[in-house]
Amino acid sequence: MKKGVFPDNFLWGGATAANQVEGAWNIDGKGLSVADCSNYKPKADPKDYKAQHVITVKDIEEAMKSQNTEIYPKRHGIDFYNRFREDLDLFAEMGFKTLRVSIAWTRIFPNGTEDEPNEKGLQYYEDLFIEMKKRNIEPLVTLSHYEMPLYLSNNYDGWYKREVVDFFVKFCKVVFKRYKNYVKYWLTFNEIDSIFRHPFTTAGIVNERYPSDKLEEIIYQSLHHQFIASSLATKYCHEIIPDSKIGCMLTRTLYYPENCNPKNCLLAQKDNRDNYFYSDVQVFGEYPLFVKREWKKKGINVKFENGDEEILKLYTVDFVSFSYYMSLVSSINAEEKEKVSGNLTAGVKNPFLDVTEWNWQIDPDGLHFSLIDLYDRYRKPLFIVENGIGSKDKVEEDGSIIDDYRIDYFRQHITAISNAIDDGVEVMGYTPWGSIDLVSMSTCQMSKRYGFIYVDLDDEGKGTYNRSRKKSFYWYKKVISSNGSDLE
Ligand code: BGP
Repeated sequence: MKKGVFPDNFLWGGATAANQVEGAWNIDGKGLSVADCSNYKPKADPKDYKAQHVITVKDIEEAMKSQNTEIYPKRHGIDFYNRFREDLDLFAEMGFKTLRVSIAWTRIFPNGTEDEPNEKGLQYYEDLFIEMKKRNIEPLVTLSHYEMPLYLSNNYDGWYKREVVDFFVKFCKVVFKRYKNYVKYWLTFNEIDSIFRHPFTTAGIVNERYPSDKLEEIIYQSLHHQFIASSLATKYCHEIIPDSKIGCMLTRTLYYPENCNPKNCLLAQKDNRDNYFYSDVQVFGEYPLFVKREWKKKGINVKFENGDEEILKLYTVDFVSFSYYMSLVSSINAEEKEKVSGNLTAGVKNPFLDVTEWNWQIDPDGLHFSLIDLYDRYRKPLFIVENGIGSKDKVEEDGSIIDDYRIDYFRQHITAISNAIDDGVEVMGYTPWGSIDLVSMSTCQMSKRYGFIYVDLDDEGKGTYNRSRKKSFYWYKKVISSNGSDLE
């Protein structure tokens, strides 16, 4: 650990997403989002990412009819909508310089298509940002974090239809204008690469609605629309808020070759390049040649409208943000190897690494590696906007929570960041995922806890919603006040 390397203006904080914390799913004019259809499956194996994440037309129809919040836990979240002042006090007590939140599109445009925005939704976020500012917490705002209007999925094929770009840009302009005095840091699409892992959550695409041999093309087309929307959001963000900074957001999954067999090295190179493709488009402003060649070979036809190439080229991002949870192994003999799960993905197990209770590989050195690699590739400031360990926490009789495993995890990852900074990488900030327990994106569990703050709520939605400080709360507070020097 290199002491004293974090810059004075380093943005320490935490990260959340509207659909996993706010609750109030049908309050103050909010429309249904894709997240409101995501159901808790008590019988599914939480390590089986496919079982957790398949969505059918029937599932959507049932969700639309249901008022239930226990089956659909993202509808209750952790009631941040009503308790955000109390939560901000706790974040401020830890010394947060920033908090990553997202704006639920459906609070502003309930169906996505309305002419006028919903004032109550706009007011809610204005209040949130004012309260953050009062506590010297800089908002870091994601424009799209797995919560597009369900109406657009049902009536516009999600991001497959070009019109959705216009609806999204309209939403962006409204929020830029309304919050220009409060929000300087923005992110466009959360984990934009996730569209292939979960097309519904990311882009409102329900696989069974389309012929399976067309699905890849449909997903690429939808992704193209998101790239265009991201570039236009960047353009208007800069025009409306001249001192703003806007970034892309990638799930950084690092691939190591299984061994020095050149075939494994080539495979790892390919896997890493496939991962970088998404940020390459948003940083370099053009599609890599290898993607265009792949489309040609597979007969995939992605429609570009006149001016699309120019839009991508002109409006590239100011910084690169990413989530980092794990690394995986690339092996030409993958079928024979033991597997681990992950961010709704799966890969070959690395024998040198431990895994979390959810079978996610823990690899702080991989964060160091990724930071150097991303910086060498892009020469843009980097922002780690998600990282953390999902764990079951035990509440002791006196109410305390001794989460040494979490402290240990963060100690190692913050050390990795400091080592990368010492190696000459420019890092803007670090916002561990959750920072307060919230509903899991993939499994809808509450028991998969990420926070420094405990929320009294179980997987069935039972509990008081009371907040309490875990041991890691005091530890992270010390880390922030020492600007990353004191990790003991
Ligand atoms: C990322 C998402 C988050 C989040 C996190 C942890 O992929 O951007 O929304 O939840 O992963 O995943 P999970 O909640 O499934 O443990």
